[in-house]
Amino acid sequence: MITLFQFPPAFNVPNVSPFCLKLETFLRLSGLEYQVQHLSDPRKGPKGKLPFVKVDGQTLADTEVIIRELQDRYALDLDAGLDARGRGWAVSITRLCDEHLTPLLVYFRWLEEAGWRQVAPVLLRDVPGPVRPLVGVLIRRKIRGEMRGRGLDAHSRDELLTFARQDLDALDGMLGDLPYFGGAQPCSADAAAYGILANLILSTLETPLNHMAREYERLVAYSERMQQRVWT
Ligand SMILES: N[C@@H](CCC(=O)N[C@@H](CS)C(=O)NCC(=O)O)C(=O)O
Repeated sequence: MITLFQFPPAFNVPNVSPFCLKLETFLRLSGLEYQVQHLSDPRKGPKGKLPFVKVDGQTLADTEVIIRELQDRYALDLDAGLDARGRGWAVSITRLCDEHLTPLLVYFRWLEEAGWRQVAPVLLRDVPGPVRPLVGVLIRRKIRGEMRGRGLDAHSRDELLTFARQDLDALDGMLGDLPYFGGAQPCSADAAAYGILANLILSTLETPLNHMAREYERLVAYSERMQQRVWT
């Protein structure tokens, strides 16, 4: 049995973390049985982040590492129907979602005041009241440091929004009129894409990035289609 350790649901999406939602979507698309254990403190994970899994006594962390290991262990391949070009697209879409669009989501949630005012009361609710302000300062400092490490903090707010627009244009263009990024059936990239797009489009959070993503009719329809297929 696989145990998935992840944040609890919030803001009307199955998981507020694009990475947790990506992994659980992958598990569901693969038909693997799993149980969920909710954690609010990512420091409990072996790599200091959520999600992580325990499978047959082994702990695995990082969605890409977990997905690769589970595919090997259970002889699965969500990309089996893709040719080499399709597999390349799947990796590229996943990297765009994980390594570029998600850090932009994090910026508008945690560092911009309007986002912070929405997420802090919900995501820090398990932190004892007296230390909550300090924990908030430390989390934001850490996120700022990570933005710096990625070179994103050098950009103006408008430049960050332009990057997000390019990412969303790219996703919209690659999806086109197909039902899934995998074509007629979802592939591995659909787990990553749904993880972030549900958090932008279906979430009740109101940030400039959420508003921007909701302008893309095909991505909205896609998020609803994935939700219907995987989550109902
Ligand atoms: N590369 C990791 C990223 C996971 C990740 O960044 N998780 C975030 C939540 S969305 C986290 O736990 N952040 C807490 C922190 O960095 O302290 C993966 O693919 O699993």
